[in-house]
Amino acid sequence: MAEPRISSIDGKLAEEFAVPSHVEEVKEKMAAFAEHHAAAGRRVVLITSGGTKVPLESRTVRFLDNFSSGRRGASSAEYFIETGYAVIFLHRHRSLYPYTRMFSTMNMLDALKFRGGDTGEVVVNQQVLPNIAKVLKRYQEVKENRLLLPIEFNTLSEYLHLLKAAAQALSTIGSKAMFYLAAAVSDFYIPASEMPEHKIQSSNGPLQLSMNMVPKILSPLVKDWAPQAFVISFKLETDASILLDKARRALETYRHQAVVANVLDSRRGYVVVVTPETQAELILTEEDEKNEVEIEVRIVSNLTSAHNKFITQQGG
Ligand code: PAZ
Repeated sequence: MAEPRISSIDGKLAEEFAVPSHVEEVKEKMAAFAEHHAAAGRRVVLITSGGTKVPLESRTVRFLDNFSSGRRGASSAEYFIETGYAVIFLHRHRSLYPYTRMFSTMNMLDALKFRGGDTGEVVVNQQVLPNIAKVLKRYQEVKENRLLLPIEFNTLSEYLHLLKAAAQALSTIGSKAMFYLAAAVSDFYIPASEMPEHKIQSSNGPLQLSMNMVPKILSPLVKDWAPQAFVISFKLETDASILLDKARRALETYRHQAVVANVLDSRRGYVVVVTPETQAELILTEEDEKNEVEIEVRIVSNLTSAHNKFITQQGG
């Protein structure tokens, strides 16, 4: 029997990025989740969400981070579930989370009232937490039906190893798996072998950093780890004039199914879904914004239709 192909990225991952101790356990959980839902006729989407933390010291005091709040990933998870998908939510610890995201900026104690009495009853002020009853009901249904599997990462290393494990875990359900890679992942890192152990000392003068390029994990994901899956990457730029070119180049390089292209400042109201054959602009109107429509509902609708076609083409 042919040996499985070991890409150079696999080697680099093992050598330069610390392997989280729970990765095998998480992989088994994800595989069981995917198989259970696929057997029940559901599709499974792996959503990545939030930014990665890149340590500068191995006993980390300082690290490099980025702007991502996790809102795109968290809201998309809710819309995928409404469309009938089961969701593996690979997210940055403490970034926005499905359902609770709506209340995350509030001071919880301001929304509660102590009624006192023997039972110490506490009631919720529904004016401070609008929609709490509806959201709580839906959250509990999703939990009971085990439609959402949350997995957390903090560092870039954890993200890379957990994404690889997810891709391998989902490979068993073929084209029923979708990868929705919305996390903002660092392009730069300091290899474990070059990282100082202790806190960098300011008494040594100004800090000059030299960082390596993070391996492009999309390549083995598409080619080796989950070759039958429907894969969507995200591309963020601050200069709108280079965005679509870069999205198209990514499709040519990695040969996956779609890129969702967005610009930092307009990302809540405008994105372009680019595929090898098409380009769809998704825009929120003023009316949509008044009605609190979120752009993610349009992104998810566009991509789930494309996933349907993809499955039909694959004969699945
Ligand atoms: O997490 P968020 O809602 O604040 O932002 C979403 C986003 C801009 C991180 C996402 O849409 C995205 O583009 N992710 C990929 C970023 C990149 O080019 O690496």
